Amino acid sequence: MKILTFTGSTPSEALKKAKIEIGDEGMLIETREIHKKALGREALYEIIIGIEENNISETYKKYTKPLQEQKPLKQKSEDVLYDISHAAKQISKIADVKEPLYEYNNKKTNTAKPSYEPKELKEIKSEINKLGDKVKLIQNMFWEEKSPELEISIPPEFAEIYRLASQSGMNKNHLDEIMSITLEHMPYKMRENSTTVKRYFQTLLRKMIPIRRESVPAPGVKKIVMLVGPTGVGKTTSIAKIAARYSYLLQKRYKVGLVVLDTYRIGAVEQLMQYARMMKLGIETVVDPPEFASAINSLKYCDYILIDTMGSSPYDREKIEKIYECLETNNGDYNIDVVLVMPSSIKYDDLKATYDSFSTLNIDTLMFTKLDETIGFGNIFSLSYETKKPISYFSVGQEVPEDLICASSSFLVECLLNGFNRSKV
Ligand SMILES: Nc1nc2c(ncn2[C@@H]2O[C@H](COP(=O)(O)OP(=O)(O)OP(=O)(O)O)[C@@H](O)[C@H]2O)c(=O)[nH]1
Ligand SMILES: [Mg+2]
Repeated sequence: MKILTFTGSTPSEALKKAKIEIGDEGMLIETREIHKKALGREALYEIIIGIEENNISETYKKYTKPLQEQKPLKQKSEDVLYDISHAAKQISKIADVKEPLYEYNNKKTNTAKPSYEPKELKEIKSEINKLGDKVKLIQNMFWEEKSPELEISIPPEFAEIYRLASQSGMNKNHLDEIMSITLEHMPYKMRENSTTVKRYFQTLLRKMIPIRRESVPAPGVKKIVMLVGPTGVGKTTSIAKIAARYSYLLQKRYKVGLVVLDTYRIGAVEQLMQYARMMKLGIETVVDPPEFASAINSLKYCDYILIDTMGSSPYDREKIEKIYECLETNNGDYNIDVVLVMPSSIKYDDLKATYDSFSTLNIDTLMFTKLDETIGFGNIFSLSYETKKPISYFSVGQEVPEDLICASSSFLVECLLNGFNRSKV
């Protein structure tokens, strides 16, 4: 059985909403008065309805696309729920989430010694938190007058999170969709303070971001990764960082070879050559597509082959076509992972246009660079959510090799809600 909650200024209004959504099939489990009518404030009632899964109406089902209809990810990924209402429901079940708000740096948190605070200090901290919440509530009382014109109205407790998310550059449709599903599923118990609302949101967003976890090659299996993308986004720098990671920084040292496929820009080959010399890596250059297969072949002894490509404007069909011709010469002999590299500093619509142009290359994963140069991260969130393409890496600065991060949804959500903070990397 599925448990749903609906609210309204009277129980019958809440019931009406339930009928519109799920028809007559549901069973009323409980009616609760959340708060009484007061000066300038409507009364609020919540009803809880139980419904058999197979009785859910088509209207309601529109939010719950079966997972089997969604394109599967090719490799092991984090536990991603593209279906927001499903994710929202799951999170509602764990209303008493005990995990900390930010878990990206698990390693550090886990090794830290437990702190034993005096009781008085704990009480003072709890009082301060309560005060903070009251201040936020007062700020948010002004919210209703200026809340955005949506079909649903955003309650004041959500004002802060709505503001944060909309200022992050997230696609507006995604934000509205998340909001309406959240309002439908989030139990009232969780709306009590801004920390639980934020935690709920954090968990929900994390569940919505597809991530490709780093996988090292199995013995005898070669891993070939090609970076493609617009000009100057950091492809070559990222190749150098990834090469250093696999050849020197992991517990096992892998044999890494480089291929540079940049026939347009003088100096492009030299840039990667320098890194290859410093790291003592084999490197091959490709000028014409037919040379591509033999370049890969001559690096057969490597565990990893990293291919750098010429930067190309998303609107320059000719250059993208040339990369495509190279990939075609592979004839399926090797599995080439195509990573689309994009800067996080451009707005969602530009990211989407770039993705659309490069999608002819059958993109496997996304990599975002220049996270250190932006303050909004909703654009990245929206692109990966929209395209369902997992993110593999983030680049957070110019330094080779240290400014590379293997993608994690916790890290991205932390950036989205609290901004990028180098000290947390
Ligand atoms: N701030 C910042 N700068 C970066 C980052 N990644 C790369 N850069 C810088 O961006 C500039 C371009 O980097 P490249 O690696 O040459 O970019 P590219 O995509 O190979 O460029 P083309 O080959 O010309 O298409 C360099 O100055 C890099 O140091 C990053 O994550 N943050
Ligand atoms: Mg380059």
